[in-house]
Amino acid sequence: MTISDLMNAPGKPQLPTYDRSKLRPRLIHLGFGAFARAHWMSYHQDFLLQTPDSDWGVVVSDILFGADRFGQLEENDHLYSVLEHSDTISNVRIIGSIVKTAHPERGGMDAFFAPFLEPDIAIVSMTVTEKGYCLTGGALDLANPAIAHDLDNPTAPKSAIGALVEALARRKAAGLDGFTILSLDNLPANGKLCQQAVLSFADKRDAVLAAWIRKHVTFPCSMVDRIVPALTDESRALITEKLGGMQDPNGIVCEPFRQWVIEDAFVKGRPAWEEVGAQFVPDVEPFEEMKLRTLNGAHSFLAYLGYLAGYETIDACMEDANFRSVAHALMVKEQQPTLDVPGDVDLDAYAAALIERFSNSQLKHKTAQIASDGSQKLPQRMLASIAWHLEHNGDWTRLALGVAGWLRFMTGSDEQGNPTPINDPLAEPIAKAAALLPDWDAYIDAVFAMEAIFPPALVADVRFVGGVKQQYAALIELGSKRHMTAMVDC
Ligand code: CS2
Repeated sequence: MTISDLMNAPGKPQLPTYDRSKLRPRLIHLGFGAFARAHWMSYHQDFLLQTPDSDWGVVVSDILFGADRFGQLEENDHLYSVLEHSDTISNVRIIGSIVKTAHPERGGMDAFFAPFLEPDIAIVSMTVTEKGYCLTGGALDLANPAIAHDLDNPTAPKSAIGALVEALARRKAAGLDGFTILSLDNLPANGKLCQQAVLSFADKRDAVLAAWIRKHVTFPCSMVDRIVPALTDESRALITEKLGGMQDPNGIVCEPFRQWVIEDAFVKGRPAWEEVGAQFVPDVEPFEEMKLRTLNGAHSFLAYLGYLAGYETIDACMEDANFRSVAHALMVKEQQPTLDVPGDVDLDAYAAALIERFSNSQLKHKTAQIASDGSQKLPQRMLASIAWHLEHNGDWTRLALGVAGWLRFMTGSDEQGNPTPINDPLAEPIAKAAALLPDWDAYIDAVFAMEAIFPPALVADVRFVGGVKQQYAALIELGSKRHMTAMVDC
């Protein structure tokens, strides 16, 4: 049985009510991971439900991973399910906006690029994670192996940036126009960073192409929010149960909450996503900073310190009153003062809602999952706020503990001496620094010298180095749980 068979089954989840035959390829999404499946695809689904005659169909694509997923999607008539799940809500939806898939492993590079040559493609959105942009210190990392490969082999790219530039080169060669590139990743000024990466790559490749891209492509910024844990056997089983016994290999479980704030800079039109809850604003940056520092900053804090304390999931951290209280204080006392949001945004209510969302006991969002790629996450989640506090003489004790927690996690072993699950593009140099242990002073100095993570101006400030080392020492002495107790009253 496939998802389409549900069509005739009474009492089963509802299939999309819009006319799927009207959909044409107009949007391409690069990076068909868990987040995209649960976040913007659900907004787009609502848009199509509200605009049943619309032709805004979606092509989903990936450059390196997930080819098998696309086969399974095709077997299911391009349908998949999203289960919005919390302690009070359990709502399964069948997403029907996909019309095609594209992956180099399924037909080669020309087949992958074919949808990008459809004249009506107006938007290419992407979720490729922080490291997918191949940046270092805000600029394209020419030493990144994927970028180096793509500059040598531009027609067979391995990076998202190389793929976007090649897609645009093919459109230009075919006499077509450009499209909007919409970044949906958790980076501050994600559109601008994406533009920087794409244009730097294009400049290196061909100045005429780069000039064409500057004229024909826009890169709006966006803030995206929905908690979508990686699938586990448990969540797979839950989806199967909700689908009446049918397995959906592309199904995903997420929280009911979602938010999407977008800069309105689309070069070839766009769906009216504002009609289904997306906010279009002239400047997204304040919203991005609010989310990255408050939500993601607290997430990373809980991921490292929670993991060290033996908590496997974020909701388990929230059950510990000390963790909950310190995470809340981190948001309200240390992240909020650094933000400059529009007057109608209530930051206290935002923080309180986050504690509620983190407490969702149905999601089982793993601390080890959030702990991954810390070298790519720390700058925008914690270090930018610390720099702000140093400038304004503010209190950043909890942020210092967050950085110390990351350093402790990255030593490679937990408080019981068991290996920590390190998954990070800079794992190798950090492991080299960890070889200096037990001299942790030297270990921290070696990690702080990594300019890809720590701005030299920050590391030159003795208050920064001293503040983090003080928290690290306390963490070593007391362990995460006991130290968190001490932090409650600080
Ligand atoms: C998390 C995010 O894994 C992580 O780093 O902090 O994926 C987080 O769940 C989302 O940004 C929520 O919108």
